[in-house]
Amino acid sequence: MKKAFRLVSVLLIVALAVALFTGCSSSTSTPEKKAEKRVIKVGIGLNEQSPQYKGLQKFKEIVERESKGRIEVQLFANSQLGDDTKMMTALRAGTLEMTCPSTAPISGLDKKWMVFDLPFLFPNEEIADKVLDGPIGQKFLDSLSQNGIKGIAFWENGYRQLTNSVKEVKTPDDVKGLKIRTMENPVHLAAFRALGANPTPMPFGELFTSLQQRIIDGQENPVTTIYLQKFYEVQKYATLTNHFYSPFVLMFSKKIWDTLPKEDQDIILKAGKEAGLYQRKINREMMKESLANLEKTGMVVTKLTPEQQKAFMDATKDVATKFEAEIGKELIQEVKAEIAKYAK
Ligand code: TK8
Repeated sequence: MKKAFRLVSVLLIVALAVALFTGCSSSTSTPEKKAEKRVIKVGIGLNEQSPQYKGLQKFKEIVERESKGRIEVQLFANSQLGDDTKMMTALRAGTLEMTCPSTAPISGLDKKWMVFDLPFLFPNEEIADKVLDGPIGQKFLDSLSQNGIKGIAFWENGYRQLTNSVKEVKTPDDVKGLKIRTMENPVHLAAFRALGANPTPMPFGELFTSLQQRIIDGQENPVTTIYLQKFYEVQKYATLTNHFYSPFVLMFSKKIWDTLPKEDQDIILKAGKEAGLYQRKINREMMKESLANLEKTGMVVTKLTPEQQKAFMDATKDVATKFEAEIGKELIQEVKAEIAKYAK
């Protein structure tokens, strides 16, 4: 009896030791097998109704699905994490993973980006897609690495339209003397000066209040932004000038990017491009809807005749020449030739 008891105890101790040992060894190997959860924060200036935010929701969905929940994407709208320039600085410092500014403020880092902000550059969105998704666009995305940024993909802000609270604008003459907010971009400032306006750069987050307080008379943004950000509450007149086409650039902090495993980089790159195609599609659909909605608000929406449109083109045609030295004459020619190739 005593013997049997001793045998059972020995067996129990052995079993316990084995369990403890395997338990311990499996718990020490767990952290290597299960990679830690990664959080990617993305900040933008527009609100949650914007096509840009919807594109980011799609990006989040793809990344979280493809990484099987290992990567979590957190979205921050309404300049909560700062304006476009501040967010780009955070990317370069490695304190924020992602943002998606218009190309205009990127010129603060690298002047050649101003080429995309030349007035009346892209004749239509399909041509913009081809140029930006082609070798020229890729060259621009890659060159961001010199400034601590990994360029992921071109998305779309879109054709910009002019609004103001003073008068209906049909000719460049009507723009004379109007105080217009522009993005922080020398080409945009020069184009509005060429139209005789009094342009002043300002971060997007301060725009609504400045219009409301009549610190400025007008601003310019795509129709969807004018509608969704409720600019019609503080602006009486809109003119469909299509003066600039604003691409968006989805970008990542290079400092953080370089620490990511290749597998995660691939997931993010692929998701960024795929979500971009979706974002462009809904951006174009929402633009039509927003235009109809804007007219219902009682805002005076002026469509230009081809002759009136041409007057705006003529008034700003020397802007490109003025920036030849800063952008590079050859680069302007290269982009224009590529556009002409697709315009045929
Ligand atoms: C939002 C901006 C905005 C842009 C502007 O972050 O500043 O007017 O058109 O949409 O990127």
